[in-house]
Amino acid sequence: MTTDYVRLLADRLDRAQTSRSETDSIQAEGNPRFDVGVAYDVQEELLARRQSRGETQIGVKLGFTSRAKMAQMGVSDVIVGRLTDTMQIPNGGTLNLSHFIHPKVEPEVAYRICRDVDLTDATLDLTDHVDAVAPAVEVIDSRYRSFKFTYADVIADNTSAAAFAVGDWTPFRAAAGSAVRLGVGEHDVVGSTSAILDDPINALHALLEMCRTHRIALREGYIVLAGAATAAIPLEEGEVTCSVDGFGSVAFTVANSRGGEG
Ligand code: OOG
Ligand code: MG
Repeated sequence: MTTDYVRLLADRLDRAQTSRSETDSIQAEGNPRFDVGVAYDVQEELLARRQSRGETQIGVKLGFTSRAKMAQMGVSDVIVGRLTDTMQIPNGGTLNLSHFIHPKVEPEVAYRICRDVDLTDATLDLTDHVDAVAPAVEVIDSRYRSFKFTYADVIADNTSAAAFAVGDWTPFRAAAGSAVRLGVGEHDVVGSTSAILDDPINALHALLEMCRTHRIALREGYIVLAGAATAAIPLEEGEVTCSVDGFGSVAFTVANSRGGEG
């Protein structure tokens, strides 16, 4: 529901994102009206603002599907957010650091939804609506000061979603137990797709539940980011490469030119 309160919070987070300036945790201010339900309403209102600026929703993302992420951010349940076309970095493309506040990057697995999902169908198996899988990278950029937020805060902030890149799609198949390597400039981190709810396919089951509860539509063609396989690492200038064993890789260049392209 879009109340004045929801609009006020959406204004604040939208302004933080478009002006690249941090804002304080909403929950820390102690407003008793702010809960998970209101947070998803704020997220929806943020999406509506992006759409009114010409953006198109092209997917959804899960967060906190790995213990490493839950431990890093101090939360204990999954979250879902929205992805738009302007957030997508082409594979091999360039991203400009100056568009973000304090971006971090995460290695992920992406799935592709091949037909609209009827959330009211209680017998539905979401894996019957998925036709492809790919390696992916997500750039997160919390609009909260120093990435400090509560569970409801991060939901309202569209789950810190900022940008993402997806590698080549291959036919949908099991993706558990694959080694994952993310390189950012001189740094790299290794992990396994099994860190994502033991098997990233479980992210699809979790997604269906979340979408039913919060009435978030899943449409043909949507990209689903299953969540990070490792803790996030700071994004810096240079090359970002993520490979998922048996599924290929995805890469982009991070530039830092104020007012430049990217
Ligand atoms: C929230 C987003 C978490 C993931 O893959 O777990 C997320 C955050 O950590 O800022 O995208
Ligand atoms: Mg993520």
